[in-house]
Amino acid sequence: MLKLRSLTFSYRADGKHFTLKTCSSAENSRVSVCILSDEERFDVMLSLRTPVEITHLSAEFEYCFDEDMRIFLNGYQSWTESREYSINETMRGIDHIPAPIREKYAFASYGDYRITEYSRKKGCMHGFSYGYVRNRDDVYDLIASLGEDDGFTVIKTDTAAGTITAEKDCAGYIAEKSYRGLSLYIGKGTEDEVFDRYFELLGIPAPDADRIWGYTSWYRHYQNISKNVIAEDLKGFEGCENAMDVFQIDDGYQTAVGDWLSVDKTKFPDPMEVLSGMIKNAGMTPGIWIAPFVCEEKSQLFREKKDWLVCTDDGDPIKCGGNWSGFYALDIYNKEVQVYIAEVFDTAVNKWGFGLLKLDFLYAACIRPPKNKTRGMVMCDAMELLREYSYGAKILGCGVPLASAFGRVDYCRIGADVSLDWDDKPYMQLMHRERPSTKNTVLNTVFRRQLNGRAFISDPDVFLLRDDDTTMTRRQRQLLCEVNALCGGVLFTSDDNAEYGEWQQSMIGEMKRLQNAKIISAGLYNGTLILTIELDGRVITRVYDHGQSNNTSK
Ligand code: 9PG
Repeated sequence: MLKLRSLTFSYRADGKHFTLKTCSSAENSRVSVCILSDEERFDVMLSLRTPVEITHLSAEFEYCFDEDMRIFLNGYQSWTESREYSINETMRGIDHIPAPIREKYAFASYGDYRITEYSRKKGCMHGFSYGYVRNRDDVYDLIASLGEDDGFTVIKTDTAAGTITAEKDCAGYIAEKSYRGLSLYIGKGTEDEVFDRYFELLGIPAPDADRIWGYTSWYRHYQNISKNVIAEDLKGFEGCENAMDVFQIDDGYQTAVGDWLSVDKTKFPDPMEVLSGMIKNAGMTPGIWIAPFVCEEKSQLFREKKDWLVCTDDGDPIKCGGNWSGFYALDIYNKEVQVYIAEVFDTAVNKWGFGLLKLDFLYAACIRPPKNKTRGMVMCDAMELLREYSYGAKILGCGVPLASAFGRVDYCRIGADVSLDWDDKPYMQLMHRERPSTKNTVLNTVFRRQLNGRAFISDPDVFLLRDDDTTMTRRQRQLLCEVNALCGGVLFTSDDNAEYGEWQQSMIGEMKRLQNAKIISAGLYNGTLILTIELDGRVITRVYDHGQSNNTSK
């Protein structure tokens, strides 16, 4: 159990500001703070005599860091860079990006840049919902929230000061009578021990979905899809030995993001059920991409339904990112919005016949919580809504704060988009932590591997084996394949299957073999990724240096 240094609770009531700092349960005439802790739990319950606006709630614990330790702090959402850090590193936000660029693309909206501070002080790092410290003997100290549906939990380290702080993301929330402020599991043990216990305490049973192999149109055609393109892609799978479970049509079939029921007739002259029928005839489950909580500036929805949008106090819609023509969030508490989303899903599943929904850009739902909700509460409501309206189709969540997706989606993206190169262009490496980058997504796949098979089946994003239309070396593509097979459950590609040669086929064989391997240990040391795995009773160490790989067996 970690030792509590202090609990800080600040709030506003009757126009005045109050702060209560304590080490044990405490109360005054307005509020009572109850701290409950045992060897593995730390809970804070607030009881309020009158409603108060919470401005801060955090618990600071003592922790003795040493040089050999590795720190993992889970990034804000699916795409956010999440890896182990040494105790002297810092995390980079977006302050270094020139303001005009930052604002044009609304980079702050993709992640936690408006929610938390990025410190430049060494060892001051943060993450959301869960994080751990791993020592050199692979003993894990896991700090993980059991209460993200009440509000997200920011876990912060200050390694020089020797502290770990759990701060509730609830500033501005008006609590009425009671509020479960913090609810933490603090566990020590092996990787499996602490993560098994975490999901047991969360009450989330192991997902019943299976590992799936599939195809997505995105990383081959991007938005340039059409009926003919899809038909050609499908042809590539005819009589092929790599049977796929899912064939998923991505972004590009709709006239604008948000106008899901308006299919682009020039690209898709036939009804969508013709396409899903073609996919089913090829023996695969048809999947389709929808970003249900957003609409782009050029959509009819944006033009005509201004009252559906999440706005600032001044009534301006909040830009959630720079993709397409720039996009905005829909207010999930607006009944008409709920009816629209239900209608879209009803159409996609029951009329068009898609059995898998890739639901993307979900973080937008909680871009600005109303006064009576925290961000975590909104995201919880949003995810429940998706489940309720999905008509039995499988859900692949994407661009979502992960804890809100735990147990609520079948599959979930756990990393950024794969880029057709290793780490994009040098100037792109300066962008936000959610940017497309194969390098980042490979690390996310490794360091979020504990979620696969516990929270959902993890989607590490596509593996790419093709030799053309990529600047990735074969070694880098091999690393991507191996890591996806070892740590992921959604094994999708965007390659033309018909073009696979001997090397590609042997890599598919290797992926199938690695699916049965178990990772014993993983670490990133000075940019070198080292994985120790057990396969067919043998322990193998794989060293991946800057995307290169060398194998040593012992
Ligand atoms: C469709 C795509 C694909 C892809 C999704 C998502 O931060 N970014 O700049 C950023 C750009 C694109 C992006 C995600 C993040 O892609 O992950 O698989 O479906 O949308 O538009």
